[in-house]
Amino acid sequence: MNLTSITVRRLTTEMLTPFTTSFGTQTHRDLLIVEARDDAGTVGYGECVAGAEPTYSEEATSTCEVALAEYVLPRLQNAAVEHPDDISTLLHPIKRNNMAKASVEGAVWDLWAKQQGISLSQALGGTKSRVDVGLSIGIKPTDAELLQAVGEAVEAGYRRIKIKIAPGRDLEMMRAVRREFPDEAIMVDANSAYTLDDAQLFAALDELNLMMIEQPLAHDDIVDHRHLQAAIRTPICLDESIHSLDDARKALELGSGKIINIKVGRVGGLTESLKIEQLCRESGVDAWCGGMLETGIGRAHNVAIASLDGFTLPGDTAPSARYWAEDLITPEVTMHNGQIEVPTGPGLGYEVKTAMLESLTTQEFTVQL
Ligand code: OSB
Ligand code: MG
Repeated sequence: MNLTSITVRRLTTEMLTPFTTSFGTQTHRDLLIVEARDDAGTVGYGECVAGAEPTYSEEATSTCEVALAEYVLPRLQNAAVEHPDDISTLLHPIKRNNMAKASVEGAVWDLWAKQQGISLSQALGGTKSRVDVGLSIGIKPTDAELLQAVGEAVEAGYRRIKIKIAPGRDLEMMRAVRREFPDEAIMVDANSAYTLDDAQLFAALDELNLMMIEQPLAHDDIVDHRHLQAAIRTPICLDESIHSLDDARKALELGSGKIINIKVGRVGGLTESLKIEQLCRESGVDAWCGGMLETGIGRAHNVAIASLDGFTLPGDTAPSARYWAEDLITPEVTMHNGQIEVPTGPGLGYEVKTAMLESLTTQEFTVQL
């Protein structure tokens, strides 16, 4: 691929509204953007989806920055990279640090697609020209505010609405939502806030006919989830528990859940995501593309992978205007009738606003390959 250098930028962007999950409230993203360059000066972009603190998983922006500088990028120096798949092979000896790995692997995938003159969707084997979009709604202080947010999401045309829950903001709140929206495709996401002691609560949620319950139990568990899934009708969707193809295979084999949320960062990149997509497709298991409050760069990667057949359900790929006053890409990601058009231009298919990226950058380093 004639890779010549990798640049890592750190920047902070304010979100339009705070986003609250069972593990905390986020008001901004503190993130890394990775640029992969070749000898013709073509640039591929990747985004590190880690949060500012290690509260969703063990990774955080600072740990990713260190992992990239000290362990990940040195393994790519003087390495023969012919295809983006080679990146995951080269990085295989490094355990976990998946979001750090995925950020550079994503940049190399974008660059590779640009070198071939094809879209990232096409490079990955995508078939859809549009992807279905779902919205993730954070925990609101009152039911009234939540009902209003759900109403707005329905109005905007989202094809599935996900509502964050946490102890104390769960069953009664969701009953109120179902009363007002009896027929909408609604699911909940607990972000690992419960234990098996709460099995009764989840059995009660069965009556609300939810599409799925995302990650009800511990972030590192697939055994307790198996017991819970055996006790309830609503499908469990695994998010935090799945870090690889092997994790997905084992969880499905155990019956720990019936649906997989594929997040490119969490599983270490697009190459691993493709393997999980294939497993789900071949075994008839529904999968969808999760989100991590990405800027347009990360969103563009998500839209590209969500265009594959195995992504059978709407993903958390809300358009740019949901989170950002101004996005890092042009045109911004937009939604029509609850769908996003998959771009057909080379690579991500969106232009990165380099002046904006540079002006937001607070720290950067470049490694020559
Ligand atoms: O669990 O899916 C999650 C955001 C940050 C961390 C974890 C999650 C989320 C979301 C947001 O639900 C989805 C989005 O990016 O729109
Ligand atoms: Mg989740």
